[in-house]
Amino acid sequence: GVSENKVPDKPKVIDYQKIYNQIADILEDNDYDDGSYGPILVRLAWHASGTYDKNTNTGGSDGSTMRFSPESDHGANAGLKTARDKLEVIKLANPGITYADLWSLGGVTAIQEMGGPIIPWIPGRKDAEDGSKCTVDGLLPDASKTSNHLREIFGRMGFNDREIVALAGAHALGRCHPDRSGYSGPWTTSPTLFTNDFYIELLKKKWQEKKWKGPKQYVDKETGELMMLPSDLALIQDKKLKPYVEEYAKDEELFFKDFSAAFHKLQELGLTRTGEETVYRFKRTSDEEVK
Ligand code: CCH
Repeated sequence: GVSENKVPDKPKVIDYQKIYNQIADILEDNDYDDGSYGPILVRLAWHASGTYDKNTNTGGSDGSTMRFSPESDHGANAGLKTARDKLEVIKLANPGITYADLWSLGGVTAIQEMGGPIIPWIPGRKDAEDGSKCTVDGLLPDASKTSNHLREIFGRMGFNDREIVALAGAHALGRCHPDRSGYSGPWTTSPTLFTNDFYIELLKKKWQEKKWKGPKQYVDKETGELMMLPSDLALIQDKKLKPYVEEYAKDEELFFKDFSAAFHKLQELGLTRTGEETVYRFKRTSDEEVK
């Protein structure tokens, strides 16, 4: 029996589809009020990567610097501890995956499992040792501002007008929490389903300023149940952005295609790739039995 000791250790291949399935499995755990962890996992993946600055090649999802203060305490990241803590069980079960890859995969899993498009995904992000590479505050968009600000922030990441509008469609998901952002309410009537409803509601409803002590936001005139941020309404106030809102409201397939490409690009910002990497396209758990 000595001979098998000479067999060199097999390189550890991580089964990312297995981790995807494990994340899918905890999305609807009933220890969270919103019915699904999906939306907050998408927000975590977005805030981890949306700090990218193409001019200095800093920020982005590599490093998972949001684990450390001060980035964990940035106002824009309020509430995301809930998502990071939930993913801790997956990390414990799969110590080989980095936090940076896990947060990114969490977003991709959530989008696909909530009915969204397949998002091609590449692993390889590393975890920073400490908080020395934390990004500065103020790199993520400010919801009280309008299109010039969106162009400035998303332009810094390397996104154009069409991509700004495509990414904004993620607001079909989830809601604003007064104790996190100060804003309140969901954008759509199906906040745990990935659809093009954000654009449909934005165009269809009459939006009026909410009468309250909180920050300026809009509610729909008819029911008062749906909301828009000033930065959301900016997408139809700006003459160059509005045509994309109209396209995506009419054509969900086009939205899915453009969103998938833009979200993939977001997750890749700041990473050095050779082009030889395996690109994963995960199977949705609901597709498993389908042949
Ligand atoms: Fe967003 N977003 N987002 N957002 N966001 C909020 C919630 C979500 C802005 C502001 C806010 C993107 C772009 C923007 C999600 C995904 C994306 C909230 C409420 C604010 C404020 C947070 C709270 O109170 O919990 C602004 C400004 C922009 C400018 O463009 C992009 C891009 C994405 C992803 C592609 C998701 C999902 C949520 C719901 C989170 C939840 O917990 O329900």
